[in-house]
Amino acid sequence: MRLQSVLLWIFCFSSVLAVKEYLFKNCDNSGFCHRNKHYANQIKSLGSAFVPHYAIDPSSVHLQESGQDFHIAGTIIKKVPNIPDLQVELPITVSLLEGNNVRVQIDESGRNQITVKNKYVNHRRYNETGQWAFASEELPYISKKDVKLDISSDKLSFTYGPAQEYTAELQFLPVKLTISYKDEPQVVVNDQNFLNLEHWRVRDANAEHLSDEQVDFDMFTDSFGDSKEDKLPLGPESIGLDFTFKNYKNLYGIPEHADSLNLKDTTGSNQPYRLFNVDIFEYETDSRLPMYGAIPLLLAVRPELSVGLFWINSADTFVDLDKNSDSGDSRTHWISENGVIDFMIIVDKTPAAINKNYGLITGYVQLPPLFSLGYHQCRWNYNDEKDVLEINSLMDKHRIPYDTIWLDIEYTDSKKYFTWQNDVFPDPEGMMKELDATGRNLVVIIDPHIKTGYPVSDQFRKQKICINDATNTSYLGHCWPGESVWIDTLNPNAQALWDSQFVWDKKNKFTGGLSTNLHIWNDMNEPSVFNGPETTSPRDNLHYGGWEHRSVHNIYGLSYHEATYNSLKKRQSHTTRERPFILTRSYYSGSQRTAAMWTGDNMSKWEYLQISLPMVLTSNIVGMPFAGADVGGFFGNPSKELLTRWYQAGIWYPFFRAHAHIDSRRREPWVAGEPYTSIMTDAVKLRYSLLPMLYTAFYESSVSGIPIMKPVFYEALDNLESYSIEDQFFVGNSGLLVKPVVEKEADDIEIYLPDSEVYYDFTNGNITGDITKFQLNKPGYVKRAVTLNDIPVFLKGGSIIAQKNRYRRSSKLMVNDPYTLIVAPDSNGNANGKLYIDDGESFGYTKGLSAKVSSIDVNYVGSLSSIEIEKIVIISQPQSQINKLIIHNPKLKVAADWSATFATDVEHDEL
Ligand code: NBV
Repeated sequence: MRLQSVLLWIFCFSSVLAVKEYLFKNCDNSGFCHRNKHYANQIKSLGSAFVPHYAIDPSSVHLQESGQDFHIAGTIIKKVPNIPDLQVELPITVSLLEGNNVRVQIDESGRNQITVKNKYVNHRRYNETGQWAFASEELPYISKKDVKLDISSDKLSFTYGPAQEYTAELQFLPVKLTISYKDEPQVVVNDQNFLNLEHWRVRDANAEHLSDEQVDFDMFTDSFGDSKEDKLPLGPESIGLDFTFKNYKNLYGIPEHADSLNLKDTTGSNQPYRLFNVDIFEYETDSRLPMYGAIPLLLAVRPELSVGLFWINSADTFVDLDKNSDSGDSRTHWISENGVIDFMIIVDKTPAAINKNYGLITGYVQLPPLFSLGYHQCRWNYNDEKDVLEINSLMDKHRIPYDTIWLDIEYTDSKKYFTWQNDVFPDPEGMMKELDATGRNLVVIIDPHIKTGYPVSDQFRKQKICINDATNTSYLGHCWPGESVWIDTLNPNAQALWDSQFVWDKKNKFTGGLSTNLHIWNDMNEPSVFNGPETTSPRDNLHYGGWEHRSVHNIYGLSYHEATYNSLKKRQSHTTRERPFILTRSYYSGSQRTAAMWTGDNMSKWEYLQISLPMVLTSNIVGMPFAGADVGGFFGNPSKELLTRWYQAGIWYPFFRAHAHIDSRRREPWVAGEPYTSIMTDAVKLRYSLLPMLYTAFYESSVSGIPIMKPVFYEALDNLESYSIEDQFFVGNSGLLVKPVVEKEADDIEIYLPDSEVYYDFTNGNITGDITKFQLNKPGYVKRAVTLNDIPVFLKGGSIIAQKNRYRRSSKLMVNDPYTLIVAPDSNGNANGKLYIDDGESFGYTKGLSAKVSSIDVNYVGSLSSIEIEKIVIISQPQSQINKLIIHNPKLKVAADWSATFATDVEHDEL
């Protein structure tokens, strides 16, 4: 029966393969996007003949102060020339936050009084997206004393920033906001007059509410494919706004798309970048179609300055980019189905500063448990306990370090989450214990669709914590288990019930009793609904508070994985292993605080290996650095060469997991045979030897938002050529520059050196032979021959990285291993680096147990004196006669105020 239903769904999906683009809306056939695009086109063709519809009433503008915070409030009046009676009031608030951040919110008055047929629907415009995206209820608003404020009859302006070098000027008619740095405009909001807020009107009176520039396409109905049942109880509610980035040509961010790092121009296309979380089956590359997650943060970068635009809205959103205007500016048009207008504009010197300032609002990546940076072995499915434990011991047989084995949906009894299929998993606790013996972990999948007719869903329905249909009763849809309900994790009452499924208790078979090595994978949380429109929840479904699904769609996935994280965090802390690990498929701004993400169901093809690099890089620059792609490709069977190359690239993903579809052949590293097995094993071992460096990069990101897989241009802002490089990257601030081989049968690669610093060839992490040094007078490519064995890596002069070089079965077993330091001097003979150390599993690091030393940051819960350095390798500068200096057993321990000076005029290259 179970197999039948799987086959049925596989069949349904494959039969639509060729037409899948038509399963998803584009701007033309999506009512709200179509209408806004039409409006914008009309305004463009009218030019100066267009009479703006929106103006701020000068008499409404006033200061609002509460405690230290202050805001400017006022009212925008919407008036349309051909409808003399119409006047809509739109309250506007402008605020300033730390990090050179201007926030604007625009709502619509009077929606409390409206009446609609459906009495369960909340009439207001949804304004709670920020509550999910922001790290704290208390935003870092700056106090009035730090701002110079001017209000006149036609505009108001703020001067702010550490040296008062930023200005925000809000013009009243037409409404226009200009943000400048040292009097030079950086961003102009509503420069093109595309501001549009479709105000509420009764169904039959629509015609009287349309301006000459507007069309009424799909205002009260949805004519698209399987969305036709949408009742649209509140009619048209869309918002639209344009943002012009002055003198910026390079735009990044707004994932998730299988597309380039530097975003494409979408002018003239009916498929702008779309942000709408969907279970997109067999996604294509080079596409602006929506995917599983959405982060509405756009970065505009040029050598001197960067801008971040955070569009705080969780409804279906299209973003149109025009990068080719003659002015040298980039013009963008943002269109969302509903909600309030709410956005932040951050201007600062560098993209790294934008990351830092954005993190002040949405939080930084959680410092993950160390094991989760190790190698994750997954497939759909490992069939039974014997299978799991066999894989576990085969890893040891082949001396492949790994930390985690995963179980996909087949471990459950008929896809009823929180159960085990008893005949094949009779003793999960015993299995977890055996994994634990070598420091290994188990991750099991828990999806948000809960099969009807068993105690878990019965309880959820009884307690009314499910997503409801438009009649306010638990919505029934179809997913893996057949008929299902969906937990509504936007409901605050859901948390306690979710917690009760995870209780760590001797008697709870699901959690393996008191096992502490169980972690969770949240899949299908877009949410994926097999029989729903665009494979997701109907938009007129209802969530807690009477909010329609259309308003909260893009934050549902976040609310779900956050609930799981909270439940896991409550596990009894009878060991130090307190930090939960959650992998989520769907995400939103703020997801970085509690989960890692992966890029979903890719394919075993070279182009998916290639696209994984810009996709993971994009995720890193929008504050969601704990990201990876399925190594090997999910659908299909990779060739041995592709699989090998994928491992060699995958070890650099912040999240490194091999995964495969249920129909694909087994492909653990030993299956391919030699030389592939050894080459893949070496790649995994390189990841493990660099874990100290990687964990340090995570730590730095967790306090500053710096990407872990970092685009080249972050280190070469003056060099515009670097702005589109997406097939190589730096690892955090370590100085490692990696260019994985992602082409079939490659004999050589060209690696781009973005500056004239010296780079040392560190291919395969190898420092045993002579180290080749490259230094160019100006940025450019250097060629290097490669064999299948090779993972091209360069180390930038000026860096020190820490390694642990002994083979161990898991990261936990490496804890007491000594360090090797690799010192790579810059052209002046200097190098410095950072090493962050803690116990890797408890929250002790949050309690301030830290010590700072000159070149090494240490934050360690145990005793520092136990951490030894066994070797220091000092690479010589290019001009030196000798190649490197190796100091064995320097009798050094990691301690406070550690620094060393070495002379480079020694005669032998090994001491
Ligand atoms: O749970 C099965 C799969 C999972 O292996 C994959 O990683 C997810 O992205 N899941 C999707 C459901 C269906 C895939 C066709």
